[in-house]
Amino acid sequence: MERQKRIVAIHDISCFGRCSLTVALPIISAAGIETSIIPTAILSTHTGGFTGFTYRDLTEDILPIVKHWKSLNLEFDAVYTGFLGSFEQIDIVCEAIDILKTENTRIIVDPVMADHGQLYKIFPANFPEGMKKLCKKADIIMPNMTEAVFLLDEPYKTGPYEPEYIENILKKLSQFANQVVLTGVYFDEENLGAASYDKTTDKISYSFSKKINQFYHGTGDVFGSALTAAIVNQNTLEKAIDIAVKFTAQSIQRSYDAQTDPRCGVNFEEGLEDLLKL
Ligand code: PXL
Repeated sequence: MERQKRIVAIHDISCFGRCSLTVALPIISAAGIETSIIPTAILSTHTGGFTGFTYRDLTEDILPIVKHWKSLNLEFDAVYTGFLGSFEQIDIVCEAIDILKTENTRIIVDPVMADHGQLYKIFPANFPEGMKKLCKKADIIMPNMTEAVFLLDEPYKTGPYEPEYIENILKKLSQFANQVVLTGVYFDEENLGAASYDKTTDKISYSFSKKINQFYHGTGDVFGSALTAAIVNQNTLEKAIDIAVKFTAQSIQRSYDAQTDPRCGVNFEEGLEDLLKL
């Protein structure tokens, strides 16, 4: 029997609001993968839409955790990074990757920093410069449309997009990593999804589902966690974006049907049982 896969997820813990590690742990675990974590910060809620949240930066804990693991000879099939707690953490996470990486470790970077054309308010203006460095360490990056233009130093455009624009962005992003996944892609008001580009095969693919006109927090982490799980479970990049788009869209649909507060994230829990059937 094949050895069970093991991932380390490096994100914050937002104690309420279904994003980052509270999403990555259950989703990757439900896909049958052992999930270790390195928390980058602990917040009472995510920063999107709540005021007065607590924030404990864990920058100083990251390298001691990694060095302890190294002394135990722990090996990982993937390192999956997301929201980082400080600018200084970017270099520290780059170092953590250098320490943890073996020839069998996929480095999957979600350059969490921006949405809707804006850098998250808690990050300094030079944050995208640091993220470029982390993305260069990755085998796979998965920016949304805003993060993509920050990585490329281009102005933000709102959709619907032209296929040529998306394909151009995908190819430019492949300067950072061989496999690129772009989220928040839409060519019309009916469908929304993700695009992927594999530089080694020069292949572009798309996956779409019905567009719901309501923004929910944490959907990038739901998507990223399902994508990471699908990649580590040896799906092709095209199949992995398909699984992640379906899983995310179904989670959004449940929350939309229930009319829950968009700040509470999406109901991905009721999709976990069927995740491996997508
Ligand atoms: O979902 C990305 C994310 C993760 N962690 C924190 C956030 C956000 C997005 O706003 O605020 C703390």
